[in-house]
Amino acid sequence: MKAELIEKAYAVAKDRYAAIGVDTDAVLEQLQKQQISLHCWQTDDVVGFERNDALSGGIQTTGNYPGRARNIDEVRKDIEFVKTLIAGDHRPNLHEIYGDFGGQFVDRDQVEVKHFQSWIDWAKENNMKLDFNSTSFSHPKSGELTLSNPDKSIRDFWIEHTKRCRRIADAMGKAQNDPCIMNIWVHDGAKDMPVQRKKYREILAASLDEIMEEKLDGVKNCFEAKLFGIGLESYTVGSHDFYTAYCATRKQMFTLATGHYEPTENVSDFVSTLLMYVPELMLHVSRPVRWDSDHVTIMNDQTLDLFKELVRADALNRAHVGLDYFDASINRIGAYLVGTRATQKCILQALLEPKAKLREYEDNGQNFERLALMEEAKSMPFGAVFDYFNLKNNVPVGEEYIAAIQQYEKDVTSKRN
Ligand code: RNT
Repeated sequence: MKAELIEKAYAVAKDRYAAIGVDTDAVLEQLQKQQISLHCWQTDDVVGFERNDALSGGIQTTGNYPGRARNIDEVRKDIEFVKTLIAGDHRPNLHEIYGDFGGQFVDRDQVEVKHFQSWIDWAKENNMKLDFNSTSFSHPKSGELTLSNPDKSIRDFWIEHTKRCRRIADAMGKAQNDPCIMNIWVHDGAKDMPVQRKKYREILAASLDEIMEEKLDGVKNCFEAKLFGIGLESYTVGSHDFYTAYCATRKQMFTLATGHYEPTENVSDFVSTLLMYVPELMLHVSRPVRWDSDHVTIMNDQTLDLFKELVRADALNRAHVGLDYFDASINRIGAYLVGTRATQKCILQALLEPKAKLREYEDNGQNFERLALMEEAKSMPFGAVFDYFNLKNNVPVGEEYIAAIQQYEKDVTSKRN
């Protein structure tokens, strides 16, 4: 696309936004700073390098599009390539099962910082910061219950795992001079109706408290709530109410995963309450289709509403943004691009809202005016602003990245089998 045309379109857009009180240059500066956590498991369907086994823990990928990353080098290569196509600085997000185990079997209660040293070095060389996750699934001891298991030997195994993961995340955070965000999600739940729901929740809270005892400044933990998992439909120990209360009382970060709610709920509605009681939010942006299907994130109403709600609450700086979907039915690298760009577009649209004017209308009880301006804001030329953002960052503008993905498929991923 011609640079002059993009610049011209931006100049027009800038004027139109200025007329409703929005400074597009300032908005672009903000968007530039907004890092997005890139879930490494998008490259290989959440397999990792521990045992190359089927995924468990109530989550699932479907599809077998060719080109899955099969080893650590391929995962890194894919992320490096993605980085060349997306504006801004983004953060590879690793799960423990993606350690550099050097061909050895390293069980989860044995993992150490050294298994992630090559990731830390790689991130530094590529000017990226890392985020991290403990891994409760895809292990013979995963079962229905991990940190909430009444069997002390199983529970202690997972407590040890999670404590070690915190030390790894701490090392990452210190090496990158910026806290590593470590997500704790355990799939714990039950297929059928348990009669001691409270008991497992009490055990989970006690395990988490024990895990969090060690003071580590390089890591910030967040806790991911969930509605249900496949095969764990009747009960989830770490439900939304559980983690809302846990994070509120422990002053910890809450992970809001957009696929983890009832299909008709609008996740954005939880933002304002959470912001009152927890210090920060981690967002796992995904797209549920009928269930927690982890389809690729797109610019839909749910995602837009989520970011609008954060911006309207002046709280975008209290949210860490991450992606969490895994679709094995389409080009996986392309899926990264679609989801990341959609997330950026939603953040941009939220930042471009004429917030001051809308608030003024609301405070004056001018509800027609509020509705009208919100409607008009939807068809403002935000696309011209997004194109300019990409142009300035020297990454493909608009659909141009499709060809880049096709080329990478031809040269790289199609050669994997
Ligand atoms: C599952 C959670 C969880 C996983 C990853 C792989 O529903 O969202 O975060 O997707 O940890």
